[in-house]
Amino acid sequence: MPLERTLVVVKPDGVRRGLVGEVISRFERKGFRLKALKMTWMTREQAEQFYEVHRGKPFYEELVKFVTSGPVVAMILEGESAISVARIMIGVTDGRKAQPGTIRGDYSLSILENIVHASDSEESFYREYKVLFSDLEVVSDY
Ligand code: 3AN
Repeated sequence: MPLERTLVVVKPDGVRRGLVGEVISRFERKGFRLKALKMTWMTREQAEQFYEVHRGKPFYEELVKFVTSGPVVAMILEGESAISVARIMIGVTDGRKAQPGTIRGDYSLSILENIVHASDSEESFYREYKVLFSDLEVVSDY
């Protein structure tokens, strides 16, 4: 089983609604190990880098505006198959369609304001974590 890392971000709606602890707790209880954690307010430039694959889509402007509307809490998590397991735990993009028991399924009624982000591939993880963390902020093995 591959030990992987993934990036999870509690988006501004999740922070505003007081769901930071709930999100972290779910991943900790699942067995993931926190490797980095920070609260930050993304700049427009960071948001554009973070969501560069969506540039040009109809919801792009709204998305950049939303993710810079307040602080986010970002974390790097490590565990077996972290990328695919975290994606299962957050649920599908649209909170109205996400299964109960997933984070979006339990807490979101929106496709835009869906509480949490998790990297969808190794390539996305490497691109995304570099937008929010420097390598010095990632702790060594423990
Ligand atoms: P996911 O976060 O499930 O990987 P993506 O990568 O397709 O979803 O979309 C990134 C983010 O863009 C979503 N988390 C959501 O906030 C927003 N988004 C995606 N599709 C739409 C849409 N049709 N309308 C508004 N916002 C959207």
